Amino acid sequence: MKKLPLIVVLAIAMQALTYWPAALADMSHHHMLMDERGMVMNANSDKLPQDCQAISETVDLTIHAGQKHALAFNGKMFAFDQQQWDVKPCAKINITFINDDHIRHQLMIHGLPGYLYPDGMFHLELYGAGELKASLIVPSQKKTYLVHCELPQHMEKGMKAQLKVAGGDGDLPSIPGISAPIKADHYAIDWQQSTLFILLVCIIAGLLLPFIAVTLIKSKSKPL
Ligand SMILES: [Cu+2]
Repeated sequence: MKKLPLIVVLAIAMQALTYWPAALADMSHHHMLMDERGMVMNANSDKLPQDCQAISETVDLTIHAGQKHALAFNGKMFAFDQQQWDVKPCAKINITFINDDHIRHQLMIHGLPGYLYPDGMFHLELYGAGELKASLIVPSQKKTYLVHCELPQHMEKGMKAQLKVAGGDGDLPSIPGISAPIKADHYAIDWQQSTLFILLVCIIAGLLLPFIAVTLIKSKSKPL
């Protein structure tokens, strides 16, 4: 029985020895940084895109994400505090991403060159309220990049924006306050006889109710 604590200690030590190096390797993975608050994938603060001779400008962007930013848009539930940014070709962008909600949000930029950004993607994610900082360098091409949160329904509910380089190559669809959706939600009225009847009853009731109310009040206020 005296050997039991020793066995437990040995088992814990072996677990630690096998787990820690793997965990450390994960955290220092070339393209990814991860901790309990969130993660940064494919940040790039120093490698120039092939078509850039030098960094043209350094832009500091603070981007908020949260439900309160969707209040400006009818029918939306999530949004960034801004829906569009414009930078020069070969700009370095230092992003401060702030999540104002207590749920997960992401800031993903798509369509970047794959030789610098695996899968063409720059990705910040916060598991709850908090802040993350990371940089990227954009190529020289005049282009509009999709910026969004990829959590289910977050983009459809408004968390969609665009990053334009040199004015961009057009607007993406469904950017709140900027562009119309390709396929707008359509809430058609199903006009049937019963619908018309209910509408008619409501109109008549709406017209009669004030008269009934006035008559009742008058009859009650008559002196005895
Ligand atoms: Cu989100």
